[in-house]
Amino acid sequence: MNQFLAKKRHPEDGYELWLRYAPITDSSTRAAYQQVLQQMVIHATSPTLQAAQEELALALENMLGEPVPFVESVTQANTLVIGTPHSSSEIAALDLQPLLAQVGEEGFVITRMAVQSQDCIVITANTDLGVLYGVFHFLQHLQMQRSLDDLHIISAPKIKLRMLNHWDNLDRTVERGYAGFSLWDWHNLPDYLDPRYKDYARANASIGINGVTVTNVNANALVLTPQYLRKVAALADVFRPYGIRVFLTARFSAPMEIGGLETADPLATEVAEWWAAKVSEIYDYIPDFGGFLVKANSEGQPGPHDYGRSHAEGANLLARPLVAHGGVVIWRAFVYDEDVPEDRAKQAYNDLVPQDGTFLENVLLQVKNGPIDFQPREPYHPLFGAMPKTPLMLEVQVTQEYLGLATNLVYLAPLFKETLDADTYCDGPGSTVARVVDGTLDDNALSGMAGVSNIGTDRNWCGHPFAAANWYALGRLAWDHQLSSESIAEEWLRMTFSNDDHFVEAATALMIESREAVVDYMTPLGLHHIMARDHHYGPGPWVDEGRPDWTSVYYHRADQEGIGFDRTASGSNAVSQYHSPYREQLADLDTCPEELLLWFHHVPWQHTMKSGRTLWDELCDRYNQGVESVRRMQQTWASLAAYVDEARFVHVQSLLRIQEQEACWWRDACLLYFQTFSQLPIPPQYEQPAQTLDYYINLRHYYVPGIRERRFG
Ligand code: GCW
Repeated sequence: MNQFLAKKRHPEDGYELWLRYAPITDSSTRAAYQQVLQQMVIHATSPTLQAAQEELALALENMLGEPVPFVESVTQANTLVIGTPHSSSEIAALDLQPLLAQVGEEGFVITRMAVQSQDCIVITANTDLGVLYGVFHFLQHLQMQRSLDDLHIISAPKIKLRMLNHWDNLDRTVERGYAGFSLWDWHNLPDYLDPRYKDYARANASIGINGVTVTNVNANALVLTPQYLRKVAALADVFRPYGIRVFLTARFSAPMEIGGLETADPLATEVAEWWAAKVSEIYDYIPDFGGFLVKANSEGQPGPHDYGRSHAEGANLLARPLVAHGGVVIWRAFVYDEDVPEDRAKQAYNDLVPQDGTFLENVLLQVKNGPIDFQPREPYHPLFGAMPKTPLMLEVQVTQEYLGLATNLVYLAPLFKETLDADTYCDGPGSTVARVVDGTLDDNALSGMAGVSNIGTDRNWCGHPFAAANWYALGRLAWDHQLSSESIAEEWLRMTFSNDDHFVEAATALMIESREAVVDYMTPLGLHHIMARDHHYGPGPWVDEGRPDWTSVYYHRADQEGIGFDRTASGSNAVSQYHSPYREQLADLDTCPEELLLWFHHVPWQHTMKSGRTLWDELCDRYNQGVESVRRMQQTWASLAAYVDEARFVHVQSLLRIQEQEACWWRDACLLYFQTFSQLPIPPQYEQPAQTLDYYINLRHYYVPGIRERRFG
């Protein structure tokens, strides 16, 4: 046995994510790789190219068992040649312009070709960052043990800003975070740089993520003070070689809270001056600062409405001084007001559509995938397709606030893709959300996609061993939204667990099934927002106190007649915010897709569904199907023990057990509660509820993770 195979590796704990670079045990694959990777040439003239070199060294030694030497120039065949036409004279001498012309600033080319008449593999790009992305892609290719014969990969990102949004607070709690505390050790920054910062940057760069907001959108103005900017700058320094720009969340009232002004009115001169000075101060600390992400006039956050000003006036206030520095404002479209009597699902559209065309050119509007709030299933947000003059970013939630926290295995690529692939019809058929978001439909210069991070201090980063797949999927889809959920799952599984085909096939099926499972056991048939209040852990369809748009009864509207929110013309008419022919399809009870039925219609309990069952029986069936899916996932996982190291196997197995209990809890609590309206029996072929409705209503959960910041003073 090759000596490296005998080396004892530390037990798997998920820390290395999809960058494990596991030894290639298949001897013919290893021999084939060794044959074509005999030496490497890279002139690491920048920190980014140094990062690429370091990654190659680490990965190849781990995978092949011995280091592949770096040499000065190509003297023999089977050399890996890495660089841009600027960093490498050997690459400059090749006729690569036609290929490089296709890949822009961040794309790359990996190709097998003659260099100095020798058969080599070339990884090249127009920029150093493109080279780094190419190196990571090449290493992914090797980790998946794909062939190096006829290698020819040309790839460029479809979306420009590919971001992670951390909802991390300065006290290190993470709002809606379920994987420990915040990675950012503010107290010890800037002097102590936790090595995790670099590993975090490596992981992000490996999937093309190029921007991060490090602080919560429920923002604390302190992060804009010099004391904290120094700390942020230290993080930015670590991230820079990996092509990651730092953004900050800006609290709209910061001029008052940390600037001593009497107002934060966007039209007041002193306020504009304050932001201009603040922006140039930030750039002194962070020369490549990305810009601000802003949540304003939403859920109690300050904003321009406090002064009778519009969102555009607020966004432009912050955007104006950023122009000169190449920074942007990302303004969140998650705006709704409990004092506005309108259906919450309609409010953002009503407020923002009239402002289309009034935002400065460096403003992007960041829109959640659906019109309510990251539910297991929502229709796509009607703002997509309604603001052709404004670049719209897509915001998805990677952290599982409404999808079982970090104990439930839910693979989110199918959810993200459902939105990306949805047809808005705004410019005729084929006007998908993806084309709105990537800017091709309206020819926007800016484009972006962001995910709310699920990362924390847990050793495996995301809590559930499968949750890292969702971080991975965010990056891959922001790079190329045409990738399938299956192929992304396969990549991630091969790199994270095992290259065995049987394992990959079974585990991919499990991952794909997991999304529909959670819809079925939590909110089937278009139900939404029926979880417990505040911490959102577990079912709470009975929640009816407090502000109405935060209750469950507002959304499900169950009564003796039926259940569901009438959003047709006889109700809130939210369907009118969608383009034809989708609008008509949704509005008609007979053509509305059943998976969105109760989102758009109040439906009688006895209504006949496509299955021939009544609505009530169908609801019972779906809740049970959800539970059955989880049980199938458990069985599949149990059958894969031989392919997975024990620690991670047992971890997933235990969490699936919790998931099964929670699926039953959701099913039983929801059916018992809805039964008080339908007055119909749960058909005998299904498991009957384990407890009474009172039992479920009276359950209390303390210290559920994901809490809000503790403010001082
Ligand atoms: O889903 C809701 C969450 C809030 C969050 C808000 C938002 C950061 O419950 O915790 O606040 O969305 O997206 O702003």
